[in-house]
Amino acid sequence: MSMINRKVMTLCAGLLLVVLVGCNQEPEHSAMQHAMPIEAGDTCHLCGMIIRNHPGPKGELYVNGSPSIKRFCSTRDLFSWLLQPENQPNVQTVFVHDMAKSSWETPDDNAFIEAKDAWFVAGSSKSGAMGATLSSFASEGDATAFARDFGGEVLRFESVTLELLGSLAMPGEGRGMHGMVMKHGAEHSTMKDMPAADTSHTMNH
Ligand code: ZN
Ligand code: CU1
Repeated sequence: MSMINRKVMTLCAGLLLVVLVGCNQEPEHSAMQHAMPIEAGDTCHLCGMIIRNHPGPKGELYVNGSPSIKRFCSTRDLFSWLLQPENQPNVQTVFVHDMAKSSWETPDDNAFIEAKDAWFVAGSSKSGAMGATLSSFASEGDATAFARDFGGEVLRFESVTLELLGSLAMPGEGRGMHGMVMKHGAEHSTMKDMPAADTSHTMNH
């Protein structure tokens, strides 16, 4: 082997090493942070509901130091979790469904987009897994068109706050019961099973 060939090979090996080390030092950014499909048994990281049992846009995110994605039943629960002061600094990539490319009942996991670039509609008449929710869109035009049809306010990612989430109504569901799996019927039958509540009601008459 000639002297020059040997030098070239050493140089190549050196470069390869630099590239490999470079990759290793940044394992969690962009390259590995893809949206993942929501499987049949996946539960919401915040409330524990089975995500696929419910309509409306869902969310997913990665946090610093964890390779596993966290999934949420709704954009509402996604923001409720990521806006907590202890979580916010660790949040990396966030995904939501582009509802212009998805049916409301069963959002398409091929239509996940980066939430930080998305447009949101808050306060529309459309309900998600936890009641009132934020509809998410890749384009401002689609968000505006949705707000025209179903009401609500068009917002960027940065404008979504805990105050805004708190102001969203939860039709048919009591606040403070967050975290319980509730259907409208189930809530009523639970009430019927509580004699104390029935008695006090009767005594008021
Ligand atoms: Zn949830
Ligand atoms: Cu929930």
